Amino acid sequence: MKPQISIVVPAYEEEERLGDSLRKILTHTGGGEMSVEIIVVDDGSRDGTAEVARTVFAEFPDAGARVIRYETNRGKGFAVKTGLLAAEGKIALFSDADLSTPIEEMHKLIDPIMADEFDVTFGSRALDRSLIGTHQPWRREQGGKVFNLVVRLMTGMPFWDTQCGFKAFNIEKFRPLLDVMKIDRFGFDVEFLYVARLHGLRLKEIPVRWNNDERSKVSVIRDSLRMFDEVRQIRKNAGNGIYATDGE
Ligand SMILES: Nc1nc2c(ncn2[C@@H]2O[C@H](COP(=O)(O)OP(=O)(O)O)[C@@H](O)[C@H]2O)c(=O)[nH]1
Ligand SMILES: [Mg+2]
Repeated sequence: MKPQISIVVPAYEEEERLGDSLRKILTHTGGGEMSVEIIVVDDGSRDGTAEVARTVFAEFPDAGARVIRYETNRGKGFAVKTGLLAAEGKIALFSDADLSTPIEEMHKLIDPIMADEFDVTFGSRALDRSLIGTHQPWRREQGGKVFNLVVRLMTGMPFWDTQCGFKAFNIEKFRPLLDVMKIDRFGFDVEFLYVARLHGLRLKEIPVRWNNDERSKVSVIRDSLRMFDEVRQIRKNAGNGIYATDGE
């Protein structure tokens, strides 16, 4: 029987954080009334990420959990897309491996899709800042605000936080759009939302709890510059009609 919900966890060099996070996810979703599968996508890690995931999954043999691994690091966007393409649920959620947004928050995103009120729901740290427990370092938080401003200006999207690693999708509606997505690294969130909006999907930014884990995999200079370039690329692609799908 197919699961109702797929949870995708993109993971790059996460041997340290992943085990605890997967146990939390499995414990939260196990035995509930919804059937859930968990897909870890190991994005070419050179550490024991995949082994850690397999070890935890062996502790929960009935959970419908699996690991997809490829050898070369391709970026978080590529990892998430790989997971969504493999997902068998009607609704898919992706979550960062550090569970900065606690998994208990998943219902805030899943329920509106289940009720067919929205097609894409995404966590936000900007709508209710009182939900943030541990903040990011000041520079990173300010950088995030600048990035959001650039996203708003360059794409015209009316959202306040496109980058939270906690997003959910009506798979039937969103899957066809994956064919036209081009961005493989951290700018992919912007492209996901931009293309979904362009195709008339119903999007909802939803305030969620969030706690920074300082063991970040993001390199502030290199990854930020790349993200600005990716937003520029998205705008260019949009201008060139790259985001039309078959039949349009
Ligand atoms: N940095 C990085 N993270 C990746 C990559 N592929 C997947 N990820 C995952 O992306 C998520 C966010 O990373 P994290 O370091 O927590 O970012 P931060 O909390 O925004 O500083 C984690 O689940 C990573 O394991 C990649 O190529 N680079
Ligand atoms: Mg993190």
